Amino acid sequence: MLNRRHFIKLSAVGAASVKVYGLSGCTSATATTNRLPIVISTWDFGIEANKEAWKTLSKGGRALDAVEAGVRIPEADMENHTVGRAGYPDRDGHVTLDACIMDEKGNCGAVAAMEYIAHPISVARMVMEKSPHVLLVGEGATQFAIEQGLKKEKLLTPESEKAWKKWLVKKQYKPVINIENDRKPGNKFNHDTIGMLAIDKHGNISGACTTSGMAFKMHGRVGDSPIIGAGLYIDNAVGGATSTGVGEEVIRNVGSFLVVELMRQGLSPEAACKEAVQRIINKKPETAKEIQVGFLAINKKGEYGAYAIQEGFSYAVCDTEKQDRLIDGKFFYESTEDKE
Ligand code: SD4
Repeated sequence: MLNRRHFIKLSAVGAASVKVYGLSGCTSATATTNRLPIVISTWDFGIEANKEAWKTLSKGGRALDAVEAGVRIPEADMENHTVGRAGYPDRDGHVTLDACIMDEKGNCGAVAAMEYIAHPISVARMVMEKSPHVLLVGEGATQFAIEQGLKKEKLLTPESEKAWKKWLVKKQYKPVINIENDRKPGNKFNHDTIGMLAIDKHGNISGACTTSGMAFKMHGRVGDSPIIGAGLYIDNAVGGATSTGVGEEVIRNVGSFLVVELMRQGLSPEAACKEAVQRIINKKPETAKEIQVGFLAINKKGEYGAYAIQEGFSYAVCDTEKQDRLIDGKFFYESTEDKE
């Protein structure tokens, strides 16, 4: 499975076409919506998460409440081994979770490498609203969550434990490209992240990002997802961005902040995401061929777009027109795995 992508090649035009599912009249990844609210999120599990966020947004609620409620759906999903309570453990068998949240006023909160608490996004929000800090990690994050009244529970599910024990046989420590997007039945070896961006009817933007990180990572490893500016960034005057994929490369390039700054300079969300991905490729061209990183962004006008290193990154869009749209993001490297 680790070699399931046999070849990658740079697409001649830099990107393949974008497929849009389920909506006539919406054929561009940089689509504009004149009707707020809107919520977008990474990967196909974003569809269900968006629907939950929509319950808040469609009633005129705040984007911050919507993104927290939305990403709690994959966090609670016992079939989801990449986010929240059923996440795969690290190589020592600990389930450690990362999350961050940011609102329209520039307030933000995060937790990293937190054990025993099923909804890290809600703890991140508590850090933002009920502590003077931005980021709590490890035991301190767990202690804070318990003090706030959250339940301490064992998160390692029997299925996750089985997968971990299987991994221990070879102990191969290598991120797998796009395994996130593998929809083959029975394949649960995922390591993706939900990043969600919403604009409410008042035009205010908020975002949330939550993950169990890379499956079987080193104990204590933290990726981009809980790092404000890397896994998520919001500037209410400009827009928001979030990321998925190998967090180390996103942190090195302060990816989500970069995307927002590029939109501030006038780039469309898609063009800003593309430039941020290009930076990662330029800095480490050989590494980039072997990994996936995807960015998703929205600007103040409600235009959205995405770009990834590799083919296979999808994102979900929900607005007044349609609540369950899944869009294939553009990319630099084309997969030939199903084309041989
Ligand atoms: C991390 N960015 O921990 C996350 C994992 C992820 O697709 O998004 N995988 O590095």
